[in-house]
Amino acid sequence: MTEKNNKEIPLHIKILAGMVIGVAWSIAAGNINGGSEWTLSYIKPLGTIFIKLLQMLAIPLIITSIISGIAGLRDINKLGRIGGRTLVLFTITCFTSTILGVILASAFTPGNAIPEKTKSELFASYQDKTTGLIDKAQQGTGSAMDMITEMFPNNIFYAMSNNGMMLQVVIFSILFGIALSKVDVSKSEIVIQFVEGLNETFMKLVMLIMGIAPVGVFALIASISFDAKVFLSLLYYMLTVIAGLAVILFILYPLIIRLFSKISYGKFFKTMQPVFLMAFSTSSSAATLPVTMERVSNGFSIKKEISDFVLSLGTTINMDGTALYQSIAAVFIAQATGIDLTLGQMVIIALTATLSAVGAAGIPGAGMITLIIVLDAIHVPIEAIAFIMAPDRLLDMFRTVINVAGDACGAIAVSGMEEKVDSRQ
Ligand code: DAS
Repeated sequence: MTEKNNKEIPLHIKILAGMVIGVAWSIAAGNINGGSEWTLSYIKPLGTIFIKLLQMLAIPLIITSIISGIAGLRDINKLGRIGGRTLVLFTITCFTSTILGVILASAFTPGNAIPEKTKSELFASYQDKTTGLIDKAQQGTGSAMDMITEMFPNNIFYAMSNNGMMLQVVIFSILFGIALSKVDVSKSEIVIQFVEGLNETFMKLVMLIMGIAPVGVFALIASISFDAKVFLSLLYYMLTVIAGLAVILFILYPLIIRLFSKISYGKFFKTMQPVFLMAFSTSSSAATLPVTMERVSNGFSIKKEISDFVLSLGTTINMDGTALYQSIAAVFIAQATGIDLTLGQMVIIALTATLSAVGAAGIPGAGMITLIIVLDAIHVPIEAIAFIMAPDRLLDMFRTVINVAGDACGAIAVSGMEEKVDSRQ
């Protein structure tokens, strides 16, 4: 069995193959009389089914991930000063990452390079299925306050069963997780374990559904017109994400490390090298956590109770690389479908990407699944996610490195703050 798995072609290679075959099909169908119509009738539905399965998963995955992540702390009060500092620092770096992502994607406009023909196909072919959503996107010209008010649900069951309301579900999940963490352990333990079990199950379901991603990506790509400009646009998108990740790794984190510790950035990088290699090769913060813990506590002489706490919490809720990626991907997809985003929608992207990065699990591809939350919140077509699925695994390798670097940077900063407190006592 293990032998077979070793010979298994990696999923991201299969997805890339699905995209290449999809492009070849799209070009061939475009040159055969009736080929495009046949493709839209018989091939495209396969892609729609794939996207619907991902959408089906997004809400239960995000609910159980956020609730088990927060309630799993088993009483937020006990976090005390260290916990409070950690949460504040993670929120600041995460939100900064999403703002940076929105600015870069708006400045570089990678999606604008897409030819009008492809843009209108992406827009039109989704408009019939998501009538009203697109209008809502255009109408989304309300003030930022209107959109922030819209974030709060008045009926959680209505929010769970309607498009465009995933943000309300995220807000509910955070509040529920905090409340659950305050319930007496004798009563809450069974609930927390149940939610954790559900979350594990939904993550397994993600893996199962991602197994048909190559077919789904093929079907969706085959149904739109492709030419060199589309590839150029995807390349711009990838470079925008990598540029943003580099800014976080080489500017934001050194600033924080310098502010709260005497550790040089050279030492940080040298000590973290094995962690970065593990994160890059596994695309999983969770799988990398043991190495991160060993390197941070031994490499930077940080008290184990601080590094273990901050790193465990960080692996669950702190994903700056994912947050940046989601904000860039959301702006790119809006550009690729010809939707001009309003300032209010940019604010919603930054807020939602911060919150959905909290809900992303430390496993490969988690960021792309929770990207659905961001797209839904600004009412742009979720099907366009197929557009960015092929390069996703490569970008996942890079953003996971930033995710673990952010956790380590957090542990160093909190330890530095604690030392200052200790030295004053
Ligand atoms: N691969 C995820 C992680 O482990 C990040 C992501 O999917 O965005 O951090």
